[in-house]
Amino acid sequence: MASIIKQKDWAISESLATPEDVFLNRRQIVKGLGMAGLGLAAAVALRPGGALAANDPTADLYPAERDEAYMIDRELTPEDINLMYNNFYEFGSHKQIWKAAQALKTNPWDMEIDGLVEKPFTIGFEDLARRMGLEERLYRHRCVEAWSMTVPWSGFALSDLLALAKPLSSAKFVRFETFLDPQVATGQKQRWYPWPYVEGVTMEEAGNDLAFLVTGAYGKPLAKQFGAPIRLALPWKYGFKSIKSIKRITFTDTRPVSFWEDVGPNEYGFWANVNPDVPHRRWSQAQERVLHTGESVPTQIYNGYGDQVAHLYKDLSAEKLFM
Ligand SMILES: Nc1nc2c(c(=O)[nH]1)N[C@H]1C(S)=C(S)[C@@H](COP(=O)(O)O)O[C@H]1N2
Ligand SMILES: [Mo]
Repeated sequence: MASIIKQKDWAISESLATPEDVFLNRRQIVKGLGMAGLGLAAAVALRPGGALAANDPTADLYPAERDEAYMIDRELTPEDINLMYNNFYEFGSHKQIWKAAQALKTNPWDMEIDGLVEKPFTIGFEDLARRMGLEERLYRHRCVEAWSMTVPWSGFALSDLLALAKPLSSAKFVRFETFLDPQVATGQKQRWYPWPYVEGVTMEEAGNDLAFLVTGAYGKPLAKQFGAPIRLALPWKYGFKSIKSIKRITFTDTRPVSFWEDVGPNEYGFWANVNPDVPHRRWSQAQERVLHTGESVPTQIYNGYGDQVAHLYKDLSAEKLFM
């Protein structure tokens, strides 16, 4: 996606990186640690999972019970592969941001709930997670760059957050905003991007059962590179809609402009529903590369979730629903 800004070869090859590249990169990291003669404690802290579980104030909430209503017919992406292949432009416009992301301080983490609600409020993440109660769901994730993964996320339904926030009937959209701290997230020093990262959905989409606020993955609190302490998962939409490290949730009557929509309005839109028959302006969306096998498989309409979400769009055929 960086290639909208500068169409460089490295950006393209990055998006086509194979699992072998990922493994090679890990071996180099491990070897590098050994040669530097670091002690065990330092090595643990520098592992992609970090030392997170032990220090996390919500660690006791995991593993959350799996909700059997959300299963998938694919193998899960192995955790160690997933931890080292991420999109999180705040920490760099490439996939190997896991180490840089460890700089993010996620405790304490206050969130603003504001806009068209009965009464705006601030809530600490830990308080929110304890109040909501967590469950595990197995979800597919299809990046607009034509790779895909399958993840055991933990979290709670976005509809539960709506119940807590008490939006007014005048609210038509939910707008999500990521933190802004260029000192910690050096990608945010790149002024040509419209920081902070913003995403949005309609109220109807937000109320759909599949819309999920994610607080954990692989039976643990969310690793920083996954968007700790809380991110979205909208599995029927391209991955960029699943905004990470959310600080603010605003109810509004104005359609939010997504980060990528702002960067490249001819290539990325507000709706971004997965559709194999609508190509991206620069590549086909017919197939996807499964992250951990490298295998190419056909992409499905709404990423396989059409039964649950197609009805949301039946009166919206004039909209660009698939970009
Ligand atoms: N704040 C923020 N959220 C983000 C992104 C980002 O760069 N910044 N990248 C998006 C994209 S393009 C994808 S594919 C997913 C990647 O999630 P993962 O790293 O957990 O696989 O996060 C999405 N959420
Ligand atoms: Mo993505």
